[in-house]
Amino acid sequence: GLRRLRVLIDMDGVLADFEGGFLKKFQARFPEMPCIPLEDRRGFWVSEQYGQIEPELSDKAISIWESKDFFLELDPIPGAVEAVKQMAKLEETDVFICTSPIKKYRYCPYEKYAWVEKHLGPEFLEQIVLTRDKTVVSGDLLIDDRPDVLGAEKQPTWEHILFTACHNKHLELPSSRRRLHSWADDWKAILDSKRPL
Ligand code: BVP
Ligand code: MG
Repeated sequence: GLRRLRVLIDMDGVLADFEGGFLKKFQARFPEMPCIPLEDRRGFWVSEQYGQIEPELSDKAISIWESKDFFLELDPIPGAVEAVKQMAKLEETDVFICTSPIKKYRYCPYEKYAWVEKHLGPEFLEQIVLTRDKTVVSGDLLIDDRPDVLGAEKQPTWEHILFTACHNKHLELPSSRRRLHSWADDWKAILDSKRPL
């Protein structure tokens, strides 16, 4: 084909286990406080659900991912590293990691680069797009665990594939929207469905 397929892949919740890393560090730092098991997570914002239990829990939750080494020490989501490496080797395919840093910028942007270098290799540093607005980034597909990826561009070029996560697995999607249930799911078929014939 004349056009290469461009796939944008989210990081937190898709490549890096933000929810698991958060819960582990929250329990270690605040052992006396209530927490939310991953099976009970609902809604994209961890801080909102914690704030519903007790208002002070919202700030405590935020303090976890604002801490040094939080993003760096996240474990990879099962199968993610292998899948992304395979995807990037496919013919006619460009893979970009499209991720939104938190606004407290002391550690997060640096640690996202360091995570990619550590788990995917230095060559993947070329593929990182840090943005708080993914709608202004063009691509054929965006694989992302956030149900509502919105921004300045009302008609993004990509099709959003919802990556299943603890907080979104109970959501019923309109029949027009597709999911990738895990990295064991058939991501190649989703890519092929967007390729020029
Ligand atoms: O940087 C992460 C953590 C942050 O949002 C970003 C999600 O990025 P994407 O995966 O969409 O690229 N984040 C922040 C809060 C609360 C802030 Br107050 C939260 O509850 N959950 C969360 O993921
Ligand atoms: Mg995400």
